[in-house]
Amino acid sequence: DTAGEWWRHAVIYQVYPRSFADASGDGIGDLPGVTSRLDHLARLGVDAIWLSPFYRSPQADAGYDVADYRAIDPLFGTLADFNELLERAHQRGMRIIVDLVPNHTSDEHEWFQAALAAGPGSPERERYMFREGKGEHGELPPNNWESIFGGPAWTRTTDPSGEPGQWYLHMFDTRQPDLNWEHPEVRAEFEDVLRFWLDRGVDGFRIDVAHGMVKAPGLPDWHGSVSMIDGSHDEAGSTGAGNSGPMFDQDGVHDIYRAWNKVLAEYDGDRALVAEAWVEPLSRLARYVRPDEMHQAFNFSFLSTTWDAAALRTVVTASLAANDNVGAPTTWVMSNHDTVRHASRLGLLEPNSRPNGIGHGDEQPDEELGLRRARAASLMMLGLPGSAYIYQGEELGLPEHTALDDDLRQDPAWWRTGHTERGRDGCRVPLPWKAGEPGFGFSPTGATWLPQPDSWSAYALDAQKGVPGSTYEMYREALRVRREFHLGSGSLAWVDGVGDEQAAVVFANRDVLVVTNLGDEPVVLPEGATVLLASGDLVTEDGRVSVPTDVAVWARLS
Ligand code: TEU
Repeated sequence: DTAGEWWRHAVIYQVYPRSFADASGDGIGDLPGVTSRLDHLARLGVDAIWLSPFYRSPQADAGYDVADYRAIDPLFGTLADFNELLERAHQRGMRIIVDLVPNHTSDEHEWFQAALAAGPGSPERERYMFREGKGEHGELPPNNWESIFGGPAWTRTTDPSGEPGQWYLHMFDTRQPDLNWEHPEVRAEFEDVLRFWLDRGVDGFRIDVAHGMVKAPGLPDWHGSVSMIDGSHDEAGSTGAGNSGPMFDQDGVHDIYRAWNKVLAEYDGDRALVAEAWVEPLSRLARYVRPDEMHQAFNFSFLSTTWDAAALRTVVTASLAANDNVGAPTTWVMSNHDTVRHASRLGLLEPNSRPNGIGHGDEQPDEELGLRRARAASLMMLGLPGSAYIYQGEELGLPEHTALDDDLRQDPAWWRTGHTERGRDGCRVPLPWKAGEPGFGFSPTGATWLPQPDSWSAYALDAQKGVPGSTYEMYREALRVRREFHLGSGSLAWVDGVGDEQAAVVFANRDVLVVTNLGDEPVVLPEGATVLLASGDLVTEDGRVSVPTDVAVWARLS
């Protein structure tokens, strides 16, 4: 649609380029692969596509380590391929959001290489966070910070003279040195990078680690944890998915977004900034979407919510309230490339609210239960007002690959944590397009950079397309009805008296009643409600329709 502020109610589909579709045949997805599958996304009915990084990169963190912000990595294609993808998406009425990674560069970025070569005290080092070590010979890191991926957040360099030298900060992998955002050249460079892509016609940016760029003065020691998710929903508005400490959510970071907001405003066509900020409570997250800052922030609350009616209601209420206060749209996220796919999270019998880790012990998700609940959860999410994110493959109901061999895993967040938690490769497995082909049609050669489980033939797109009741057709129908009834720009009203409060989540959005049954007993729909779509089979008795356990329904209110 061409309406103003499209992002307020948009359904945005995340493409993880290395695993979406491969055109070149090397088993790694690429931009021409995305272009070749745009019809899938158009038919699904999404408003926009967010592309995870495709820039030149040594791929130490799957492209979140950028060596050149203005170039396409040869793995993924060329700038001409990007232009074609953008043009064809626009022709089909879909917008394109690209991923910007400003907290850190790759160690292969020319700035970092220059900083290493120039040595201590040089202006080149000022663009990063180089410090002298502690201890008699500088042999101890400058402070006690830990990297998100595990281990110390500092790595010692060797001076151009060959002697052990300064340390540099990296909140993620050792190959992802943090930039110094107090430096005017860093700020100027990224405004220029924004313009580079805006000039090419992109519709927006997803800002990686948007809460991380500014660090507290003096880089004080921190005795808390930097970890992502603790699953705590104890206080109102706590998402259970926050980073804290002197390296996150510092007030100064907002100046950067105020400047970027102005850059985007120079361009027509409603360009948008989306914050990836693991910040809590939600009132802190809402500060990133104040009118002169970003336009959206990912709301990660669902990622750490167990399958519980009261918990889901609390999250929805708190999410809407936090955004109401700043006039920004609420967003909803069930899965992404960093977390265990929700079809598997929700299939754990032992409730697990830690989306980064499956397999405390040897617990394996129940695939059938997980899929049933994931379909219900997604239908509930797509009925909510605001903007919804879909991670590639969730429209197929894909589970996490929980049986990947350790030696095939490539995520640095796995080996750094000393094998206490699985890395993120299990949600990054190449998509299945065609049931009967090698690699399920991901690549013309059958190659896939990670193996797919055999059971994925049942999830392949061609096994679901046109099949009534398939997960793919459910998503497609949900997006169609969502558009028809303008649910994205609607508002939520909780409905009492349908099912038991402890067991069902029931709300109305415009003329649509959304009922999600998490309890053991069927929930009987109110008289006169006409079913529009359902995530599972319904039961009709004496002319009354009821919703079984772990099923969601959209019904028209008469
Ligand atoms: O993620 C930010 C982040 O904090 C992640 O580390 C994430 O929560 C992590 O998976 C927890 O284990 C972004 C990107 O989405 C992620 O893929 C990158 O690895 C990270 O930034 C560094 O760029």
